[in-house]
Amino acid sequence: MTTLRQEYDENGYCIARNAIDAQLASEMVEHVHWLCDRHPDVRPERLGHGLMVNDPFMHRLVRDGRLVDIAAQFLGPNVAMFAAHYIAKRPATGQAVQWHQDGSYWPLEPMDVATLWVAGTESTIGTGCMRVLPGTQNRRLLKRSEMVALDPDKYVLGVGMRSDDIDDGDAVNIELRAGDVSIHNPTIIHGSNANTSDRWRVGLTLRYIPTTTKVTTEGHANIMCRGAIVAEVGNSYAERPAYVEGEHMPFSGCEAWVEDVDHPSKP
Ligand SMILES: O=C(O)CCC(=O)C(=O)O
Repeated sequence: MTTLRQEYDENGYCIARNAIDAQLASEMVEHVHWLCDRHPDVRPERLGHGLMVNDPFMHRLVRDGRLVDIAAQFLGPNVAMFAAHYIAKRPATGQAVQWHQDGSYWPLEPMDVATLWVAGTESTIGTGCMRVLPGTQNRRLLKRSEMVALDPDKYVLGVGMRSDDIDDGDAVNIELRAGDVSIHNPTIIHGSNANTSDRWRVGLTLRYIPTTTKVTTEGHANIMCRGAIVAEVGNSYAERPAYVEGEHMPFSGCEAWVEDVDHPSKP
């Protein structure tokens, strides 16, 4: 039987079905709506790391043993998460993600990182699922200066690859059910179409790194997930936030959250 790791090495991506349970997936969707209510000026495709790095539900989610077990298959036993970002597409008006390679945007040395894309809802061709170009994980990473600026009213990212440089004839649509996770490599070319359906599409991108990868942005707060911090690397880590009723979104297990500090990878 082929392992996730073998598929990832060969194709630049792979899929873990039913990685998390339906309740956790629906809490993710609730979290998106909770964040949208608190940040009405932010589009749901752009609910980024800064909004969540001190959020107890996000800490609970990214340290979930099932997700960290998957990340560890690609990164080894010492795992942190450097960027979380909900790309949640509203019905009818959800934006497209232009073709790009993630590593072009990231302040990481070395570029040792794996993305877990966690489906909170179904993600299908109709709702604008992620699409990848298998094999492109072996190409060179483009610099930002080699990309073009994009219309923020249409696209989630500010810059992306030139459409003329892309042959999408072999693109693979990554269709997922709620609770499935796809994993992709930082160099693979990928993107997604707009959501023109009458349903939400909620995805959460979690960028996991081994603790040997340095995040070169001064003071950037990562979330430690499992194993040991490598002090010489000099990365910063967010403190585990206490759950405060009325301030944070309630979630299953939130009352026991503070006491759970010694078991960070327990699902
Ligand atoms: O969620 C999407 O549609 C695209 C995801 C993506 O571009 C990424 O994970 O880097």
